[in-house]
Amino acid sequence: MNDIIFTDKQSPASITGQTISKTNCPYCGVGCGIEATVENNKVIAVKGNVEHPANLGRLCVKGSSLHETQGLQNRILHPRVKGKNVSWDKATSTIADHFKATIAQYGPDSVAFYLSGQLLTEDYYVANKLMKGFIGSGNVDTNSRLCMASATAAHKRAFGEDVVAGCYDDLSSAEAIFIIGANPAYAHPIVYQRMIKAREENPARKIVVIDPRRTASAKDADLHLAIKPGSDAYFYNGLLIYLAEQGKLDKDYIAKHCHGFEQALETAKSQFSDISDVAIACDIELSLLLESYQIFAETDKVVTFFSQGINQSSSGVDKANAIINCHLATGKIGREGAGAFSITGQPNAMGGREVGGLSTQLAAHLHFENSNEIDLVKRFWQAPNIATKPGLKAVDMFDEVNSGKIKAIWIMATNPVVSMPNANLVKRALEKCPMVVVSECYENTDTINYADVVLPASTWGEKQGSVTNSDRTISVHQSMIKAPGEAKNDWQIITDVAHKLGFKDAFNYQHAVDIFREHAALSGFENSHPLAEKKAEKDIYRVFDISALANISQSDYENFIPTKWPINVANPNGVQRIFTDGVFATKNQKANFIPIIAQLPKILPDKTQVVMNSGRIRDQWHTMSRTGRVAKLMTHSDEPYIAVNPDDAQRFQLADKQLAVLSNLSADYIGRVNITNEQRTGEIFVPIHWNDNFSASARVSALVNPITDELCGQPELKHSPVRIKPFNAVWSGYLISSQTVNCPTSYWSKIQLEQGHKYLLSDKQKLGDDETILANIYPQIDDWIVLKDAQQNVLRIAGFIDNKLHCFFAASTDLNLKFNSRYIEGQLNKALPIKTRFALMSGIDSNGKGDVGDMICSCFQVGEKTIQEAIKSGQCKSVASLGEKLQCGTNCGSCIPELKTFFT
Ligand SMILES: Nc1nc2c(c(=O)[nH]1)N[C@H]1C(S)=C(S)[C@@H](COP(=O)(O)OP(=O)(O)OC[C@H]3O[C@@H](n4cnc5c(=O)[nH]c(N)nc54)[C@H](O)[C@@H]3O)O[C@H]1N2
Ligand SMILES: Nc1nc2c(c(=O)[nH]1)N[C@H]1C(S)=C(S)[C@@H](COP(=O)(O)OP(=O)(O)OC[C@H]3O[C@@H](n4cnc5c(=O)[nH]c(N)nc54)[C@H](O)[C@@H]3O)O[C@H]1N2
Ligand code: SF4
Ligand SMILES: [Mo]
Repeated sequence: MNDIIFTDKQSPASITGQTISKTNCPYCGVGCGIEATVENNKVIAVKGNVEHPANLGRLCVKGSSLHETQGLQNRILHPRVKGKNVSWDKATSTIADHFKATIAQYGPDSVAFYLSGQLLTEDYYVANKLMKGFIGSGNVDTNSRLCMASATAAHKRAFGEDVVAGCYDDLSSAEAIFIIGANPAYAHPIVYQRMIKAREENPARKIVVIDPRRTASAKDADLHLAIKPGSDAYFYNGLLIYLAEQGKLDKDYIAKHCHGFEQALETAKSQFSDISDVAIACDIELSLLLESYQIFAETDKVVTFFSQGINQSSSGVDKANAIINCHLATGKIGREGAGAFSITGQPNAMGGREVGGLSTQLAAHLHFENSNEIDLVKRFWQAPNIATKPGLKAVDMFDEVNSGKIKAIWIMATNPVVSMPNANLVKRALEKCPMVVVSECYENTDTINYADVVLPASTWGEKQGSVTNSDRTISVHQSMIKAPGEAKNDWQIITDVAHKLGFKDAFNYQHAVDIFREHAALSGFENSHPLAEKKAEKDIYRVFDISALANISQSDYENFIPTKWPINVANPNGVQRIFTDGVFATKNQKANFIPIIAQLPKILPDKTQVVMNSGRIRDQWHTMSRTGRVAKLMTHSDEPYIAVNPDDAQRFQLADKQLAVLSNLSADYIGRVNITNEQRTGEIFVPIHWNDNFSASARVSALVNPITDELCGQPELKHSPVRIKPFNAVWSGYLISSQTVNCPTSYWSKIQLEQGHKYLLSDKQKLGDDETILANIYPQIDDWIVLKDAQQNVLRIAGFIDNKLHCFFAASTDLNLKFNSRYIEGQLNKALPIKTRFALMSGIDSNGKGDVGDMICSCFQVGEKTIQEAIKSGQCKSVASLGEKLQCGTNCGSCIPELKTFFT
């Protein structure tokens, strides 16, 4: 039974009294350091760690509400097989027996692991080692395929290795930052604040945003280029030509440190007769294009900061290389304030790449292309059955699950039924698959419904292990509280299964640090710098080398000081900036220019369609399993929406704030129309977060075509042509409920409240007019009040249990009626005297009282109307004075970009 008990070493430092632990935020790739206060086995407060180099004490709204995500609500507490709770022994035997039998009958490629950039490095390392070294298949892929595959492949092509050529300090010292295909004001708020602060200190610094949408980041930029979706490589190829024509190349750098410049320039030129063609290809004004080119050319220190608008594309690798080409051509790389900076999305996408968790990698920045690399890993692991070829990439992997070739899949820390393109195919594939294992923390995730075996995983605050953020900084997450029920660390679960598959000796780890040491040792195994004096014939150079940590003590590991790799004999304290010596990880030590033929997205819209773009909102994290539990994080944006340009609204007869339906691939998405000039004509934007646990029909990726980049397999998630039409509701309303319910309406969307939930509802069917419409949902209630308010055209129904308000429903056929249910939300679960019962029914929810408008500041709950009033009254003339009066923007600062828009 020892596999269900925490060893002393993994038990929390303290389960009584207050302790403070230095740990990390588990959300985005910024990788902020946190100081968490723990009391009675609970994290009761978090604040930014001033010593952590990623954030120097700051946290965004997601990080600063981490402690509110805790609690047993929806936690998975026990392993399950086919819906029944079982012991860990039974669960891991079920998996091992099934995998063994499948492998024996159909070979190692009939099984697969699908992992996540949210696993810790130690979890990732053992999963990768088990599949690639011992089961003998390359079929380990990860959600990083949906996220970082393009950048990874581009780095490899240009630099010889997947190394990010930049660090956060460069964002403070750059004189110009080109933010392309990224919205850091929402997605990487703390590094964004760093850029803005640097510009405040020196207004000569420039921020250029290149994004088809006018995002929060774009609004605060010196220049915004709303380019045609997918035209980014035209933009950077055009820049390369411009730099050559204007005599702005660094010929010396090109000659000394690069290879293939002429061909890259000639290829770029082959698509344009002159620079005005570039403006046409990008669909922007020539003057704007030239203004941005001039900034790049004339500024010494330039960073290009790029993310999913570049990566999630059928030609994402080329786009990233088009960017890198321009930095190499001007020598704006490998020095302070200059570089092509691919920002990572997930907290440990980098760690995943370091262990080799993509199916196209082997381990520790070694690959399958070279048999010496395979041999190196084989010897180090003493692997009996090393994989010798790449495995399947995510989209192909689920295709083969669907075709029946893959017969057993283990999914860890990711929710592919929501996040994969053509997500309904993934659903069908998992339905058919004979063995689906899901390691998860929460019950309310869409993928878990298709699991044969569910494994309860420990999560943030409970598990210990290392992560690497976007700028190569390794930090260690601390185990501060005991995991609930029988939940276990992912690496422990994987090693238990490895033991049962017969690989006990190779997976004999007692503590996360044992795995970390092995990973560190592998990174330095037969690895020497090409210019090193002591160099063995068979050595294979990798920049990724953390071998100085191969013997780290447990206590040093637990108190690890965040450090940027490489960390080796030559650099025991890490390295701030990489490629400063112009020595790259290629065979000839020179960086490669890659000739790029710019391409548009593969599937363009027909006349009846619009282009669907998708991405993040400020306060939610991915499929909402954690952030969807926090009431205040639901206030900034509380419903799936569709941002539409006014021309398209007219063309498709869509009304503002009404529902519309998108369709593609036989799937629908229902969201609230938001008419805005922030969108270009013919293009819409939808948030990625909502799913079947939070709304009727809002899994956006079910509408995304599974088109991928041929070079890296990353899907074109930012670009899918879809149809759009009004939803044609006949009524709309809301339900406030103490319990979660299954809504029978064709549209619903769930919002977490401080107490209970709120459901926004609409339907195409007419509504009844008495309490029987709720009777099926609440069979236990027999105390109802119903009021049909003819004047306001509202039906209101309140249900009580023991005189306490249990649910409240209001609806109207007037679709423009704006309800404000704040007062009523506050009455939930309270025993109400007659007077209050009367107030509930009196229409207090529709008189606008207490309506603060759209929520801007989630930390202090300050709404748009309150801000407008304060400005109108003449009391507030700046963001700072708003903060003084209303507190907005004074905690995490995530809303500052929006506060600024009130003054522009
Ligand atoms: N709040 C929040 N933050 C997050 C996350 C989250 O879920 N919530 N997730 C994290 C993860 S895993 C990731 S990967 C990152 C993603 O971080 P980002 O990539 O910054 O975020 P996205 O919103 O996906 O997309 C960025 C922008 O790309 C633009 N875009 C779309 N198509 C094109 C195009 O063709 N060209 C250009 N130039 N731009 C285009 C979109 O309009 C969008 O504004 O965020 C991380 N941070
Ligand atoms: N249309 C569209 N689709 C997209 C994107 C887009 O921009 N547009 N972006 C893509 C990108 S960049 C990404 S990164 C993906 C993200 O998509 P997913 O990875 O599918 O999203 P998450 O909600 O982060 O899923 C992580 C799951 O792991 C669980 N979990 C959390 N901690 C642990 C742990 O310690 N152990 C275990 N076992 N489980 C844990 C969480 O509860 C959650 O259910 O979405 C991709 N899909
Ligand atoms: S920027 Fe926010 S979400 Fe990202 S690591 Fe920092 S606190 Fe967490
Ligand atoms: Mo991501």
